[in-house]
Amino acid sequence: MIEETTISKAIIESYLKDLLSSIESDVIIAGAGPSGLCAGYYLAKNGYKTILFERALKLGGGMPGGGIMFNKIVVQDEGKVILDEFGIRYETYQSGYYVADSLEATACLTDKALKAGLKIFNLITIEDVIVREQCVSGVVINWSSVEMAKLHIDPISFKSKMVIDATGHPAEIATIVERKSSGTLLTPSGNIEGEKSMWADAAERLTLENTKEVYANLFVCGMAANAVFGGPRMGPIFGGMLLSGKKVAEIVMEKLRG
Ligand code: 48F
Repeated sequence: MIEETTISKAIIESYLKDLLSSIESDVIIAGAGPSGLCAGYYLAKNGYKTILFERALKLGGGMPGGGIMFNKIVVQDEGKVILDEFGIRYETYQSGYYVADSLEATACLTDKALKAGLKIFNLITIEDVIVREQCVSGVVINWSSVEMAKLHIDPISFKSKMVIDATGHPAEIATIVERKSSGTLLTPSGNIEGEKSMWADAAERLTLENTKEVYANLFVCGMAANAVFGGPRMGPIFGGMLLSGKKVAEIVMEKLRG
């Protein structure tokens, strides 16, 4: 016999237990695209309590869509190392290009990150940050459905030692800080420099260079890093995204170790 109310109680109790135990953490990541999932994997694997909030129902951000909905992604030699780490299969294309199934890539990133201990909450939007003494010290969240319906409902807050903006092209978390505290970002202008037009070669390199702290205890990775520091876009080549996720995890861990 199946008791519907037992199913309801199991879901509610288990979810609330997870939510409550996530109220304070080492690192909060905004966005479950390739860079955010990769960052979460390396942080969790190294024992840091890491929570990821994703606005959408599904994970992967721009990865599952591949290039123009052809569900394939391309990486080069450096990115191939990350594909191997996650067990993502690929074929060699010409010399130095590797093609993988974008759905397999998304599934493998998600699977390994979750099993490493990353806690992911989907359907939740980060709408603000907590700032104490000019340092980011957490985030403010609400249900994505509340945001979409434009309902006037107050959010709740989660604290963490560090926050990573992995929200892709809009760089939403850095943009919030800029809006509320203009001129204080660690960029040349003090504000968001803005993403530049397509240049895959430069973008792959600059994504890594731009992966860094943008405000005390707030770090950017993936396309958010290029948007904030003025790098170009690169289309469906994903090595830079994955390597940027790994790099941001490394610099955040270094700062956490003091
Ligand atoms: O855009 P996205 O995939 O970011 P990424 O890791 O990778 C970029 C590539 O997909 C591609 C590219 C490179 O080849 O140009 O675009 O930099 O994933 C960003 C995720 O963040 C979520 C959003 O739904 C997406 O899944 N997101 C954005 N804003 C918020 C958010 C927010 N405020 N709160 C929670 N999630």
